[in-house]
Amino acid sequence: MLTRIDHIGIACFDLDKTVEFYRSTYGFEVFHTEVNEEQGVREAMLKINETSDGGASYLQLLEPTREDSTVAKWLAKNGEGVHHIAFGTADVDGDAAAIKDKGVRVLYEEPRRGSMGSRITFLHPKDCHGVLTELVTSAPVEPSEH
Ligand code: V0V
Ligand code: CO
Repeated sequence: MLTRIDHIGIACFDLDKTVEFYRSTYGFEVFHTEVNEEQGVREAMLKINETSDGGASYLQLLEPTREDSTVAKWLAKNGEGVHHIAFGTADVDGDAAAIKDKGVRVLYEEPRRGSMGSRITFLHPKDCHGVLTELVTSAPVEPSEH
């Protein structure tokens, strides 16, 4: 069952400048940063609020680390902006299988590693009314810098 908005993914050209915008404009602080080489992103998670399922909702600011990454390709076409939305669940495997059975393309055979040790998969935006949609099961980990 999907129980929260886990994060909204925002693609940017310059992560440090974008982090500074969110800090100085809204007062949101960085909770966690990491590089995900597989996904080709450097990211900052800004925690916005805790949620009733014991999780939390974040903004995920994403800067591409290489030209052939999905985020670099998207930025070249669209410029900066909202790239994806992620729903949180305790069971990404079960929910992805159930959604696949409804005819929505699930992009990964098995969930992959996401932010802060989470397990993630994606649904094709063309099957979701134009919204790239991620499903995420968080790991119970402390924030850290890599
Ligand atoms: C592409 N399209 C999108 C889109 N990206 N529509 C809405 N939102 C997006 N973000 C549309 C695009 O405009 C095209 O429509 C069509 O889909 C095909 O796009 P494309 O440019 O040819 O690109 P593809 O097909 O090579 O790749 C699109 C997909 C790719 C969605 C398959 O981006 C992907 O695999 N995404 C999942 C991984 C990802 O995004 N990782 C970065 C975040 P028209 O023009 O034909 O109508 S990593 C992350 O979130 C982490 C680590 C985390 O949360 O922990
Ligand atoms: Co994400």
